[in-house]
Amino acid sequence: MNKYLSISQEVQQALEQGKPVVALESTIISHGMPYPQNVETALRVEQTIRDNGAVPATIAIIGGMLKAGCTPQEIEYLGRKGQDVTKASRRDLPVLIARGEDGATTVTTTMIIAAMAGINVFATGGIGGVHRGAETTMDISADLEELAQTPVMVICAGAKSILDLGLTLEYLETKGVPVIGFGTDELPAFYTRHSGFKVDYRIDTPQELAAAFRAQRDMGLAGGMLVTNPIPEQYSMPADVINTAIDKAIDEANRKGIHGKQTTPFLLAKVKELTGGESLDANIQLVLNNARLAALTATELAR
Ligand code: PSU
Ligand code: MN
Repeated sequence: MNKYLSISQEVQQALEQGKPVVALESTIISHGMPYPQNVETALRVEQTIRDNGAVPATIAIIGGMLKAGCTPQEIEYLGRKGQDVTKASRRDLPVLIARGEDGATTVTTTMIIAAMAGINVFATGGIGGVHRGAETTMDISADLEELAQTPVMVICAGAKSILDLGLTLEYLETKGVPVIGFGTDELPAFYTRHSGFKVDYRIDTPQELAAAFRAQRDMGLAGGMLVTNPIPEQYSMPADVINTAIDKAIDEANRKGIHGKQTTPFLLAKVKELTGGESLDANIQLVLNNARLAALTATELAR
């Protein structure tokens, strides 16, 4: 075990006893939602995981330690600091750790730390992917490479159309990452249930998700699995409202020359601003929905 990993007592005990554990990311707390809704949501997500029989492990970097299992105080700290916390992807780990700094973990780093701790299911909202215009900017999220190499099942609500969803699927295909639709043949697009793109496989039960993940492990295949779980119908947003906001946000990002790791947080904040509270509500509901499915799937895997 590496000396930088710090697993909370509760998570450690659950892992030793073979109980289900679900990892959660912290960039969604610091960069994904405003304070105090970010902290409220993070705590509600943890409660939802408990209500469905699993132990939550919110993952973050605090004082140079890779944390698997944050306390409510640590969640409050990250939520309050917001964008002042370093958004930490794979390339950020060496220097942050050497300096003893804090970092909010993206899908990439949450997968890395979950795998180090022995956690195999991770629930979040949306993942990063191939950005629109990536043919020239080469802006492709490290999340896709991580899915290709780290053995964690990531349960999300698809990807936002701030990304090029078609190219994101192509990239995942090249990298050998299975893309599963939970109860759907179609890739969900985060705020909406429909994208027009097909997933590789439709799976309807946590049992079958667990079986597919187990088969991947048993064969010794590298990499994880992407489960896309559509936002519940009653919380989904009208496609035209959300797409208009996304187009405007991308326009503004281009005009302002936003690039690199700022792109995703900028677009997310802009979309939120343009759609008011409605998109925040939808965001919260879809994360809770993913937490539920992750807890049920982790429970199946722990059998
Ligand atoms: N997409 C969302 N919400 C998010 C993110 C992406 O809809 O909160 C965050 C996740 O932490 C994801 C990261 O891993 O942004 C991807 O950033 P980038 O595109 O810079 O790789
Ligand atoms: Mn990027």
